[in-house]
Amino acid sequence: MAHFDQPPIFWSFRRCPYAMRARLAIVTSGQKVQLREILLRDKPADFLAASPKGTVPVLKLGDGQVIDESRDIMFWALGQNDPENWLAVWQQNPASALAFLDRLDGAFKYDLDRYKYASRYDHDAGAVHRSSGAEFLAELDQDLQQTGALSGAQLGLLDFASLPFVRQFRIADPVWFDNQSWPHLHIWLGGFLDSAIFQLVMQKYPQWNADRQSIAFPPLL
Ligand SMILES: N[C@@H](CCC(=O)N[C@@H](CS)C(=O)NCC(=O)O)C(=O)O
Repeated sequence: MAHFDQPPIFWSFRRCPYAMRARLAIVTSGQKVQLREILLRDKPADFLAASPKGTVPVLKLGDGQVIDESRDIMFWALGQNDPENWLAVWQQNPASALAFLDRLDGAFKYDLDRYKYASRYDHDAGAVHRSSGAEFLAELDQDLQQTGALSGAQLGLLDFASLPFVRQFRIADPVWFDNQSWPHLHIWLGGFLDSAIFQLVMQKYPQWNADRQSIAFPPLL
C-alpha cells in the first residue's frame, strides 16, 4: 500500500492574493503543507515542472497530483476539513457563488491591476478602472450590510476568496479608499487585517532553495 508521510508541497509567494486565499484555506482546514516561498522572477525548476504555467499558488499532493488554481486549492483544503463551514455558501447556492468568484477574479481583478499599475498602463485609464472597481466594492458594502459577511451568516469562502484582493485595492491609495462611504466594507476589511489568521498567513519566509530544510506551514507555534 502506498504510504506518504511527507506533507504536500505548496509553492507560494507571500504578497500574492491568490496564494493568500489558498493559505487561508489551508490554515482554517488544519492541513499541513511544506511551504516553498518563491520569487516570481526566479521560479525554481521543480515548480515549473509541477505546473508549467508558472503561477502561484501550486500544491503537489503525495500521490503526485498537482493543483494549480487557488480556488481549487481552497476546495481541496476545505474538502479535507471545514470546521468553520466556509463551504456552506457554496453548498447552498453553487451557481451564485461561482458567479461571484468569476466576477471577482475576472472584471474586478482586471480593474484592480489596471488601477494599481496605472503608471504602467495609462493614468487616465487608472481612474476609469478605480471607479469601475469601486462599483463592485459599493455592491459588496451593500451585501455586507446584513450580516457583515458575504457568505451568509458568517465569514466563509466568498469572504476569504475576496479579502486579499480588496486589501490590494485599498493599498493602491489608502486615503482615497478610507474616504469612501463603505461603512460595512471598512469594518469587514479592518476585521480581517486585525485577525489572527491574517497575521499567520502573512508571516515572512526566506526564499526556498533545495539546500534548505522544508518549512512547515502553518508554522509550528
Ligand atoms: N488563476 C490563478 C492565478 C494565479 C496568479 O496569477 N498568480 C500570480 C501572482 S499573484 C502569478 O503567479 N503570476 C505569474 C508571474 O507573475 O510570473 C490562480 O487562481 O491560482
